[in-house]
Amino acid sequence: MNNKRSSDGTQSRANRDTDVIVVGGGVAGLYLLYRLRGLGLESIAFEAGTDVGGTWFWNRYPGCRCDVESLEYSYSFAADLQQEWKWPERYGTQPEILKYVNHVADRFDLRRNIQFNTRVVSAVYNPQQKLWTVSTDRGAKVRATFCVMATGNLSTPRRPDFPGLEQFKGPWYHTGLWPHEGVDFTGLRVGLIGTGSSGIQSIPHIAKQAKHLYIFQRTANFSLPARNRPLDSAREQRHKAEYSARRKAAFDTPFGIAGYPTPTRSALEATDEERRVIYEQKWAEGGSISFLYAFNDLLINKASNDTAAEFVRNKIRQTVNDSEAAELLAPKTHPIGTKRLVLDTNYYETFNRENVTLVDVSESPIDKITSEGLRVARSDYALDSIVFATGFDAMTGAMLDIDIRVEGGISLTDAWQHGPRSYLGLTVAGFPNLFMITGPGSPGVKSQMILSIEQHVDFVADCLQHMRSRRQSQVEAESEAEQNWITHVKAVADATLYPLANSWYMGANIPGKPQIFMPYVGGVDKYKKKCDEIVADGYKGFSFAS
Ligand code: N01
Repeated sequence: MNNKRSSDGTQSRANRDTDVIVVGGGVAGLYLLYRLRGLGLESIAFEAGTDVGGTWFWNRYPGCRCDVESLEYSYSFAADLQQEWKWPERYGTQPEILKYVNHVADRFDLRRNIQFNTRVVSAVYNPQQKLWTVSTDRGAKVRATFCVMATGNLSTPRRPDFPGLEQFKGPWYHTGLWPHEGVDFTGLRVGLIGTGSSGIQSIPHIAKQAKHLYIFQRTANFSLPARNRPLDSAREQRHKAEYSARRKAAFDTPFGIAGYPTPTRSALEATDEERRVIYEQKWAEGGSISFLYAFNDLLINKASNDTAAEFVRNKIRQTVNDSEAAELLAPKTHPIGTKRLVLDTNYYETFNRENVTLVDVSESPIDKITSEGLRVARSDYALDSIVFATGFDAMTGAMLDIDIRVEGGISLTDAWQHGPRSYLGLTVAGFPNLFMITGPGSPGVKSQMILSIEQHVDFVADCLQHMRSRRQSQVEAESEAEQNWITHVKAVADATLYPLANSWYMGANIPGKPQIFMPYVGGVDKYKKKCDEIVADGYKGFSFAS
């Protein structure tokens, strides 16, 4: 570790190893390293995986693909990069996105700041020394002035504690921890649990290979056709010619994606026929933003939402031949869009295959896993392998897995005992010099994630620069500002239909997790404006010390 003085000039550096410790080598960690280097700050990142990529490193299940278009889902910070990189398809596959992330790491020589194969186990702040000490599972202890959690929102895979898994004779997998060498299901009887994005994307692929695929569905989910296709080169050229204007315009939109005309009327103002025509257009176009932009109130007015939900339910009924299966697949327990809207390729069509069986576990949960398979409501399903597409301990899991605390003060586990607390999803009161990239309370997961990541990283980098220019060495969110932000995040969510769904946004997928709506759903546009105002107001809500 490097003990030489760095250039921030804020405090004696003799007792620390680096300026900033970054936890995570995914899309956020990489851009953070890039920005810190540009500021002349020393940094080290710890990454549990053997290479860069974060979510795109771990989620290698068949069919894994981004649900945001590739021309959008990419970094904007380097004009050459965004002009030169060629995306082959409308939506990037996991291997293509991972290739891109690797390219970025190489192009900007970022790997030299990353220690791979290293999991951070604790981060402890000493208020007297104003230093974070981060300990790793490899026994290292590193001290730094700042610690930034770039740990991702969907990075703690969760497998339900079904009894009996240890007896199961075959192999089992979690979509979020997929083997790098891939899995061949040819000739096998496969059981897949979970019908969120990961399940819905992987099911058509596994069904093509498996002898028989049993899908255990607890909650039917809305899925729209992705309409993926090779990227049209004329469209690509047009987009690239307008790239910087488009990136800028994206900050004036709620989801951080420009190019969709803002809807001006309620679904209830349209006639049945007008609505049908619009929904048909959106269905044919593919993509979730376009669909949710059909009318201006689909996420705030249940009656309006019902019109869109019923349109999709009818599409499912028209696609799936078995009317009983179609009815089970038609979601009725939550408004459309209040769980992450899935984009698929041939998902509903897959249920017309002879080798696919849908098993409803909404009324009778999975009892147990046996040596030969799985038991539901006294029926045994003989399986050769099991796939858990059961999601993540979202938004808080990765941070709470690390013992984060202040010496003589509180731990993050205590601070978040009743649900996560944050100021802007960036900082937590009581934890000086600790930042999160797209933490709970940020619009990150409800936006084009890379845009939010860049905006959050820029906020943090600019804040460190601000401190350096004032020779300040400590920053912390004020409790009152944090409380006001939490109240605002809740009020904004409560004015929408989002809290009506038992989603991972609410922590509802983890037994015992406090049920608090975690993302900020006021929109990237409002959030960015708020951040800009806070900075213009001298970092209102943050207190600084020398
Ligand atoms: O996880 P999920 P995911 N018994 O939590 C079921 C992003 N992502 O990995 O709804 C039976 O959505 C659970 O049922 P229920 C995206 O943001 C993006 O699919 O809780 N079933 C649900 O069906 C996404 O939203 C992309 O009743 C059980 C499923 O498991 C997020 O990651 C691709 C169960 C979990 O669904 C998470 O998606 C993939 C039990 N005990 C992921 N426990 C793209 O960009 C859980 N389930 C396209």
